[in-house]
Amino acid sequence: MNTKYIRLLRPKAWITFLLPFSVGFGLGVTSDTNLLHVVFAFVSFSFWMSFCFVVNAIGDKDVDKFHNGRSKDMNLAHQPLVTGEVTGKAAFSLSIMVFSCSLLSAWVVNPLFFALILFVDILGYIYSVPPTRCKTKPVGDILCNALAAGAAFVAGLSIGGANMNFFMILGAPIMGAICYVPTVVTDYEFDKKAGLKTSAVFFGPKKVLRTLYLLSALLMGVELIVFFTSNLELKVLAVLMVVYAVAIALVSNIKLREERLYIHENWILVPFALISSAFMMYGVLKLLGWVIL
Ligand code: GPP
Ligand code: MG
Repeated sequence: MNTKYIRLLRPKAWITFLLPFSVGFGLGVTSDTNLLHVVFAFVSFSFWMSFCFVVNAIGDKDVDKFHNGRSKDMNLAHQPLVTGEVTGKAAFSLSIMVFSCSLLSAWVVNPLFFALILFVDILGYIYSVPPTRCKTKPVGDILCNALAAGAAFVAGLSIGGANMNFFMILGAPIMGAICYVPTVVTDYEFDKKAGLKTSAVFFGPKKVLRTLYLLSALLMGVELIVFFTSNLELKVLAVLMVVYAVAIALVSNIKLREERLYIHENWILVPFALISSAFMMYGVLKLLGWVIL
């Protein structure tokens, strides 16, 4: 694939949503799960992410040119709609194509998976482009990402259908918000310069990061219920989630200096990629019947 399309689709950034999706897959899969469903689910996930990032590039064409390359998977000033390597018309056609493919491949998996992919496609759209463009609405930006993370988790679970636990599902969007909030603060200067009213620009970085303590406490409450009412798999995940959330809350609040939070992108992308790979491998082992719980 030509590098301009890689810069348009930003596959490295997909890791952010691959995490909830693959954790869901790892927990939900059983030795009875149809391998074809697994393949089509991951294909659908890739088309969904492609759709989100193409419409995001279209919506952000006029602001991405201000980016200085910091704290992201790429320097957005080099995205192909800014450089003119891809036309708006070509990007629009591609968005229709990947949107349709995300739904067609989701249809093969199961009805719930299909409904969730449709939901996250809609979230990706309303997040990035007018009239809603939630990425520029205080709270709207966090809500969209939290809901998308939660829905991606349930979609992953639904592939195999095991471990559909209400409280674990409730915890997923809270965890999504906890992971997203520091990234909206690292974008603060860039978004302010671009005139975008994100949660960090509207409330200020300090206040937004303080909410991480509240969200972590909320998550702790939910995961305590999971811990005392669920099986070993969910118990372990509940503990890991709380530890990770508290670490994120502490580190980002400590690292904030005069409204600036600088976290190198690898501090997010590398752990996310490692955890996603671990859960995908765990899922494959369960599928093969090599792990029986
Ligand atoms: C980029 O948003 C993020 C996405 C396109 C994924 C959102 C998908 C959802 C389903 C909510 P951004 O424009 O805020 O960040 P960047 O500056 O990295 O493009
Ligand atoms: Mg963008």
